[in-house]
Amino acid sequence: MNMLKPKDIQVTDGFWKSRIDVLINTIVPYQWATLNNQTEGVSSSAIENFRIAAGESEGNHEGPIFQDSDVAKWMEAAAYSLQQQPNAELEQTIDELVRLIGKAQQDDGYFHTFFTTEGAGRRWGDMTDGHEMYCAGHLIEAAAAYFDATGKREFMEIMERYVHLVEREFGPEANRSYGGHPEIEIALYRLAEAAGDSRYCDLADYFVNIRGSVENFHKSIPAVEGMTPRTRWFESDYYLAHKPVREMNEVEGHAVRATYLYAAMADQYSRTGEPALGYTLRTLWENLESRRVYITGGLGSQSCGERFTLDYDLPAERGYTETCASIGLLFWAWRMTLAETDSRYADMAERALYNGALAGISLDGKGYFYVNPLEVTPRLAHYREDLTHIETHRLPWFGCACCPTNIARLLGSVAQYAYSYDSAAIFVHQYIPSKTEIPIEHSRIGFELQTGYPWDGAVRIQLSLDADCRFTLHLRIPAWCDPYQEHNHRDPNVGRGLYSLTVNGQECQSLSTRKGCISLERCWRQGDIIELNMRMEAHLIRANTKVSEQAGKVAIAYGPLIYCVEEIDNGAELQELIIDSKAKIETCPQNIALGIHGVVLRLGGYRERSTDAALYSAHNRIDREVVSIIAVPYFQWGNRDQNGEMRVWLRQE
Ligand code: FUB
Ligand code: ZN
Repeated sequence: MNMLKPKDIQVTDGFWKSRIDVLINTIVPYQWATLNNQTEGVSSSAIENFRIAAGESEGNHEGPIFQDSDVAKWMEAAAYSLQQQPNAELEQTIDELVRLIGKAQQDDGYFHTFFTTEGAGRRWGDMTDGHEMYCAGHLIEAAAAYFDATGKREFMEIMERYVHLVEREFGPEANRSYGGHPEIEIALYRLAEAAGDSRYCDLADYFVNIRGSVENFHKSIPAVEGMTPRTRWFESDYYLAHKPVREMNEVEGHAVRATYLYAAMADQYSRTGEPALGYTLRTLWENLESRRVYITGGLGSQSCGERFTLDYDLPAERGYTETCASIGLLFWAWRMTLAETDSRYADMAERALYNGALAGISLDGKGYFYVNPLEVTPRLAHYREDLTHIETHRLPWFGCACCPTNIARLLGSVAQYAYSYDSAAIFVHQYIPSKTEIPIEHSRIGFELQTGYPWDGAVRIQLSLDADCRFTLHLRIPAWCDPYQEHNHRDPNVGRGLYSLTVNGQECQSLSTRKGCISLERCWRQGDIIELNMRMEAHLIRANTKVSEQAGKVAIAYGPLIYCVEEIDNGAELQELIIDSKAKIETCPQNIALGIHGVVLRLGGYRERSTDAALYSAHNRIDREVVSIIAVPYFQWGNRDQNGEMRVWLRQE
């Protein structure tokens, strides 16, 4: 299956347009200032490191060893911003950075601001944590995006020189090792496409294939002493280096490393169609989808090692659920979508996108969460040793700032997850108001999609064609909108969901989904209009009974959005709330007064309170008061001026 690039899709309106506007007008300039140490109370000398490495400034490298990747992700986000809205000044800023990178690049092609300054002489010394290939990967992705935005090749050529060095030192001939944090692999697949050179795919395939089979990989010299503790949580499984990829059968290790690796495996599978790799990927997916993912699309149940733990271990409060891990899940899900026709992947992409990933950035674009727990009680988070990773309010930046720039590049490229196509079919995976042209055989199909999604489930698509054209239009019916499908996702013949469809005003009868899609095959004509109506309803979701913390509780959802309750709307001690599951859930008209964008929900329920002081007592008196419970989209929590409690899972009766 083929994909469109972000530059080929104009996001026209609605939910994502407003996020992209914030990206262009606020996030890109704000993050640039921050990377230059110009944001009050924040320290990131990321750009200064580039100047020092280029010999244009003096001083010491500062920040984490992989801080070059923050700059790279910012450059990628800025390139997407240019694709949506040209800006000569921004382009000049990027050109200047490219000049610095070119100047700091070593004669043999090497580039890394730490290992060419403080860490000189220790290059490639720590394959587990040195992050050289990780930073290279992010710079390659930035170079490809900048090439797409401007047609300028210089940045890409700098990175190609670096890749040639990587190939000489670590390619099949050298047969030596690979990067401890996967990233260069997905970047190389992307570079192959941008530079039109399939040899980069071969190198990526090689890195995927040798993973887990290099002796002593885990015994390299630490790049920075004490950076990664050598405890059981940081053994080779943390690096996804514990076994060859085709023997993996559970999602394990560091959640971001894992998802970036699985994404690369899916890239390879898309190219080769190798059955064994496909089988492995489906096995890993099944394990994640049925046992190891949070309802928000968050990944990583434990802070120590930022990692996966065991099946059904999904603690709401102690979870790690790093923003980057949800983004990595989206990357993997998208590549699975391209490799196999099954909308379970786009369902998961949607879950991760609208919940776990988007929660990582404030509405104004200047506040961030690194971890995204599903329950926060500030007084505990400020006290308990096992909650020290939790922030109870959004921060302007982090010492380890991988997430802010990652979410920025995601916002800028989000439209690429909407469509895919092959010679006889167009797939709509995500409903994003947009205009694009999609090549089918010898025609180009003009495609205009309008919708208020995710607040409203009405979607209108208008086609523009030069001549009649036969193809199949596949529309994803999200699992939340098709209860049958959700229960029996892999049965191709089920479906009778909460949706209806018209073509040119004519209702389509006996609709059914196959692999989660409605498929309309016909000879399409100029001006054809397809209208899909998905009934957006609030609903309650229960976890599998094996998820111990969530026993007896429910989460609230509205379409693809998971909701939460916050102290600011409901008072403190949120654990006292009980949802009355028989009461109708209403949409609450005071969303603006409450400072929330989009739909706010009001649920019937109770608050229980002990009326005596005993901690335990057979006669403990509990009062029960009838209350309205206000729920807001999880991704918006912590946006109002407060530092209060938040919960996704609530008791129900
Ligand atoms: O190691 C680079 C990045 O820093 C990882 O992807 C994040 O999890 C954070 O540890
Ligand atoms: Zn991160």
